[in-house]
Amino acid sequence: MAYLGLAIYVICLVVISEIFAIPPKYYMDQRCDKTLTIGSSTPSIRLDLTRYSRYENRMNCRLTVRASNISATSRTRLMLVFRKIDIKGSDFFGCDESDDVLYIHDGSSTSDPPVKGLARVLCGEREPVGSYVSTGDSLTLRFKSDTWNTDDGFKLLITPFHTGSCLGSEYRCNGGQCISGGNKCDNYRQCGESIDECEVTRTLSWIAGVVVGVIFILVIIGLGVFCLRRFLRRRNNSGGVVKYSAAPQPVTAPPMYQQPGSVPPYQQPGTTPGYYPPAPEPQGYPPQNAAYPPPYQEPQGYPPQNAANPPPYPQQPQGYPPASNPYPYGAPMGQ
Ligand SMILES: [Ca+2]
Ligand SMILES: [Ca+2]
Repeated sequence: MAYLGLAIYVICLVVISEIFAIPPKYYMDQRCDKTLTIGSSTPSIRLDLTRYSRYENRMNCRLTVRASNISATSRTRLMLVFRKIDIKGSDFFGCDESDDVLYIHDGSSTSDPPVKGLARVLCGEREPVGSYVSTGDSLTLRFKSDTWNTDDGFKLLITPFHTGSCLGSEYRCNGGQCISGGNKCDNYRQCGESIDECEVTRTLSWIAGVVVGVIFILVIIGLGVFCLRRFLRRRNNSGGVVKYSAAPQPVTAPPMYQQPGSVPPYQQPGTTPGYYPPAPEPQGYPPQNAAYPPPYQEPQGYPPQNAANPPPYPQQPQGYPPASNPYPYGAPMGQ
C-alpha cells in the first residue's frame, strides 16, 4: 500500500505539471519561421514538434529559440536535453536528408554550425543522451519531412543557464551550468542527469514505473486469457470440436422396453441360484390410473329420447282405390 501511495503521488505530480504547464510547453509546427524567447522568469520550456500523435508530410519548419538577455547576470545561454525522438526514414543505416530529418544549429540561423556534440543531421528513435549547450543565446531548429510515412517527431527540454557563480536561487548542474532553482524536483531533468531531481522524486518515479509496468503486464495477461476463453467457447458452440471432460463419466443404459403382459428378459427368477429382485409389474394398457381413454358412452338412439320436438313417424300410405269405391272405373267382367 505504501508503494501504491507513492506511485499515486508521482502520477499526481505529472498530471499537475501537465495541467498547469510546468514547464510551459510549445509546439514547433505552430511557430514555423518565428523566434521563441524564453523570459528571465521562465526556468525552462518543453518544445515538441507537434501536438498531434504524428507530424505532417512535406514539412519544412524553422524555429529560433532565444534566451532573454536583460542583465549581465542573466542566464543567457541555452541547454538542450532530448526527452524523445522518433523520426524514422527509409534508410535504416543512417539519416538520409531526402527523408525526414532534424537540424539543430548553434545560433540564430540555419547557416550556423550544428550544436557541439550533436550530429549535423538527426533522425531515428534513439535520443542523444545528456545535455547540449549553445555558445550564444540562440538555437535554431529546422525540421523537414518528405511526402510519405510520418512518425511521432521529437520532444525537447530547453533551459536558460549561465556559468560562473550561481546565485542562491539557482541550481548548479554537474557541468557547471547555473539554472533556475525552479527546475529542481519538478520531475524533468533539465541538467540531462538526475541531479536536479530530488532523491525521493527519483525513487518515486522508479516505483511508479514498476507499478505501471506490472499493471500493464497484468492487463495484457488478463486480455489474453479472456480472448482465449472466448475463442474456445465459440469453437465449442459451433460443433466443430467435441468437448471432453477431465474424468470419464458413467454411461446410463437406456430404459428397457416392456411388452404388456410379458416378463422382462434377464429377470427370470429361479434359473440360477442367488437373490433376484422381484420382476416389475408389467404395465397394461391402458394403465389403471390413466385418465385416458374416457369411459364407454351409450350410443344415442334415434330419435333421441330427450329430444324436444321429435319428428312424427311417417303416416301409413293411403291405398288406392279407396275402400269405399274399390272399382272407380267399373267392376271387372263377371262380377
Ligand atoms: Ca516521411
Ligand atoms: Ca528538474
